Amino acid sequence: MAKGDVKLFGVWSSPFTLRIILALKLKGIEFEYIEEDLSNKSSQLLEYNPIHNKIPVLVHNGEPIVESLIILEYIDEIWKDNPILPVDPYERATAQFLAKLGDEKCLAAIWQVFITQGKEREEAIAPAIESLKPLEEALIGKKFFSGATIGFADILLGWMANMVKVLEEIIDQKIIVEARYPLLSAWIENYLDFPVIRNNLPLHDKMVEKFRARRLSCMK
Ligand SMILES: N[C@@H](CCC(=O)N[C@@H](CS)C(=O)NCC(=O)O)C(=O)O
Repeated sequence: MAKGDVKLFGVWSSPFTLRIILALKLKGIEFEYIEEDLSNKSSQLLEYNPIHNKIPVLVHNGEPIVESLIILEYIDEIWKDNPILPVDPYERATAQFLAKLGDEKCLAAIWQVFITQGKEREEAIAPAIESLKPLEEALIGKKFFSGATIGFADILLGWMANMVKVLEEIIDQKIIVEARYPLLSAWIENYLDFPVIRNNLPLHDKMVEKFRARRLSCMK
């Protein structure tokens, strides 16, 4: 599988970094991982991602690729084994749509619940729950968003499995309730139990500690 030199700049607790690690592991690609300190970004990160200054950045043979969705598509195009994106154009478009929905709508809505309290949180909870409805519908008749095994949409929505559990524990409030979203709840368990995922997730307790601090800094 040698196709040159692969480096990944990331942060261990970032859901955006995790999706790239999982894709590389699923495809069996060897890579060098460089942990960034976002409070003191490295000159390499600023050089590789001068527009957004964000992780993750994949550097392949010296060329940087940024934005996790784009990085995933790039990986799938370069390393053809264990394809991540569906071949069928409609299924591909649907997977891309769900992934974007997760990032642009669901994540923002759930984050709003996480960083608020009292009346503000009460107002935030209904839109957050409602934002998940298309995902429940997309899982009808399927174990994973991609069908029988995990693929593009599963990897990109993976934060919903490990990170939401962390956020729910910190605020002591369920957001993804099984009675309301049985398929999404089953998907979370199936996703977390998938071998490559299970073996590469950041430790739950460490995540709780990290996001507890993050919440406090957002609420100041
Ligand atoms: N849309 C980006 C989001 C990446 C992102 O938000 N990264 C955060 C860490 S989780 C970051 O680097 N933040 C640093 C900053 O905003 O200065 C992607 O999908 O890659």
